[in-house]
Amino acid sequence: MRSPRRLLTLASLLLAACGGADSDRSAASGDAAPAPAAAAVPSTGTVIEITMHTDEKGNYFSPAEIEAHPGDLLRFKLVQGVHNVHFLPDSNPGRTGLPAASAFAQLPGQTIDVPLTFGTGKFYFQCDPHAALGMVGRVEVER
Ligand SMILES: [Cu+2]
Repeated sequence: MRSPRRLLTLASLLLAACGGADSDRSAASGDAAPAPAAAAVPSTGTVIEITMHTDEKGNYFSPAEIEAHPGDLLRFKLVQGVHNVHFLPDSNPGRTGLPAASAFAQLPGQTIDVPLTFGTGKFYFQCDPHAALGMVGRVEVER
């Protein structure tokens, strides 16, 4: 059984650790002044349409592999089924600023817009309920 004194010691160690991290962060943010500017990616006006399907071939995005540029817009359009779009953090390790999982599109013609404002490189997305059935895709964003 732990004594209250030992718990107190652990708590103060944790607090000390957090305090250290905070001071590191504020020091780093002083150097990282351009960070907010980097988040503001101007729109290119290009709309790339990806359709979402449920049919005899299964559940899928079409196309499932896309090439794009920063500032392009991915427009996921429902053809049939019930689908969403999720840039799952586990599929995109080390990435920040990924869009949150979208709501579900349920009516044919409904669209989910994803502006490509979160960096360059390869990004993987999925439809959450159908990912295990292969409803996954990839966008390669290049300058
Ligand atoms: Cu789906």
